[in-house]
Amino acid sequence: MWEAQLDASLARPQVTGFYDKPTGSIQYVVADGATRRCAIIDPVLDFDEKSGAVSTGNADALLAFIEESRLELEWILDTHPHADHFSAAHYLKEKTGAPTAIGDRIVDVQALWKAIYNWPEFRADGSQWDRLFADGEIFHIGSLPVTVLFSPGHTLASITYVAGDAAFIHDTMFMPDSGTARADFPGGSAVRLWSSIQRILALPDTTRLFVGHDYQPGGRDAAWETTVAGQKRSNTHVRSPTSEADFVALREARDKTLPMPRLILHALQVNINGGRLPEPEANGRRYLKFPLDGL
Ligand SMILES: N[C@@H](CCC(=O)N[C@@H](CS)C(=O)NCC(=O)O)C(=O)O
Ligand SMILES: [Fe+2]
Repeated sequence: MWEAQLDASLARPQVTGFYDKPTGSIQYVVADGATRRCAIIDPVLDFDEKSGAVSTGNADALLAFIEESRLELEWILDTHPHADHFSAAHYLKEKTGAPTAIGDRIVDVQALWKAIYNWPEFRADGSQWDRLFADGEIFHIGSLPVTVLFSPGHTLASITYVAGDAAFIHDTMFMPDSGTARADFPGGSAVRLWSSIQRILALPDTTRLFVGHDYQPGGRDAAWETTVAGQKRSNTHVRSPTSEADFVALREARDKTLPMPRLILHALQVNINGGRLPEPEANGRRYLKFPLDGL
């Protein structure tokens, strides 16, 4: 059903990617040319775990770009609760008043991590966002319809935003030379990731795909835009004749070799709370808390 919606709306939104080298993350501004309204997708709040310093260089650069381009921010979106960086969604909402949103299965991720953090007072009800999107739901950036495609596997709550001929596929597939995202975080599943990838590959071949990370294999320049056809032809983990069984075996074998992300215990604590840092204690400082031997 949603494929039909997509065909009727093959607008070509303006997409600008902003690369954060320390985390290999790509943040996006996607704009509707007709109304000059835009959305931010997956903004990063900078964090230096060695000093504990939080800063806003990435988020401020997004806002500066929006202002210089005379765009109006309509949405602050996340594709999933990130495990490698803090989301700047809450900071950007405080600065701009624009609403935040994420996929509605975030409640499942919240329940899981609420237990890991032993955080009884945490409200695992998604109320930390202004809007929770269900699979197939349509919303607008200006006059541009955006369809939400539930795409779990990397996390329980991952969604893809399909806006005209552009799809923001986050941590499903990466660039063709980089294969796919890992599926071994709590709630992850290589089988579900395979199904999500098949849904994305069922989009029209010319669909522009924008990935969530790039780790610059072989030291090449960072890259983040490909197409459905490009992925089918050359993605090292999904090009035919790979089967679901082959993919799952490859993904699970590779995941066994990957250490947990540097910031996973820091990041989930903030990101299941919509990008809010912990409340300051009596001395005015904020503290993170995480389990030892808990993952
Ligand atoms: N070295 C990075 C790894 C981050 C990571 O695990 N990234 C996820 C996406 S959130 C992934 O899918 N990585 C695939 C890979 O490293 O092959 C870190 O410590 O932050
Ligand atoms: Fe991720």
